[in-house]
Amino acid sequence: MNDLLSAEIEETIKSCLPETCELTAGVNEMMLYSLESGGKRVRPALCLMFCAAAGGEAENAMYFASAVEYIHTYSLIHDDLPCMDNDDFRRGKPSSHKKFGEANALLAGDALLTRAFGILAKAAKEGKVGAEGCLRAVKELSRLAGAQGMVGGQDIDLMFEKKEASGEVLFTMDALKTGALIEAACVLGCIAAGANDQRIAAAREFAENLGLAFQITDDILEYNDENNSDVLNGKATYVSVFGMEKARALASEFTEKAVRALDEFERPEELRLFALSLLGRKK
Ligand code: GRG
Repeated sequence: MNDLLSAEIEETIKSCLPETCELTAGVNEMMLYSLESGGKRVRPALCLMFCAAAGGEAENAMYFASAVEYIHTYSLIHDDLPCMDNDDFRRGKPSSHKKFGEANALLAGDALLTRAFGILAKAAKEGKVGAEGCLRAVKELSRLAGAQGMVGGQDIDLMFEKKEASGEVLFTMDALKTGALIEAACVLGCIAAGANDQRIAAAREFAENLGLAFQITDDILEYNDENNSDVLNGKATYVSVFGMEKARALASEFTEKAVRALDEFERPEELRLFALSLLGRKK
């Protein structure tokens, strides 16, 4: 993603906060705290790049990209809560519940989740996508972020908190917990470009493989972090189940498969380089 689009996505994310008044301004402040605490913006980047790769104007995918980042941000706030992973820090800063208290963090997450769907509607209202594109985006995002997607994956995660998970369980859990929202980002980019079904299917194939590569890379990076809650709680990770060498090989394999799915697009180069850069990332 070039610097211009990066700056624009930052602006759009901020501009999408709900209207507020004196008494509710605190909710916006909490939403903004987590939206602007140094995330890599992987999902917005994928959404904009898929729109461009499918021949659309990245500008038209700005709202869709922001909506996905709102959902991602809510999921991290809730994931850090004491009833979930109980993490005091996120991206090197106090997590939302440490900064604002548990009940407020819960509300900040709820507000981000609900606002995401308002942002999809805003895309149609401002003519960035047609009404049909907006409806398709609502359907995809609600499915992929909900029980059949990210939340379902998180539930599997909870189920295996105290039980040993096999490699098969890890793949299924992460396809949902991490892969589903990545899929939403890629597919919404295609929808914003008016892409055909064949391209949307290729975007799903890319996302499925990139999602697994991304999570395996996350596990590899976290392996040496002694403050990481998964490591501290002895939770199964790709490194603990497969060993470091095999985990690295799996991350490369899934990235290669993701890159192959891009053959369907007319301008795949930027996405190809991005997928490879995620494999080599250091955070
Ligand atoms: C409904 C109470 C309630 C909780 C839901 C769904 C959920 C909690 C949590 C989502 C699961 C989750 C945190 C998955 C991990 C995905 C992942 C690898 C996140 C890190 O993504 P990055 O590296 O993060 O893109 P940055 O910090 O760069 O934004």
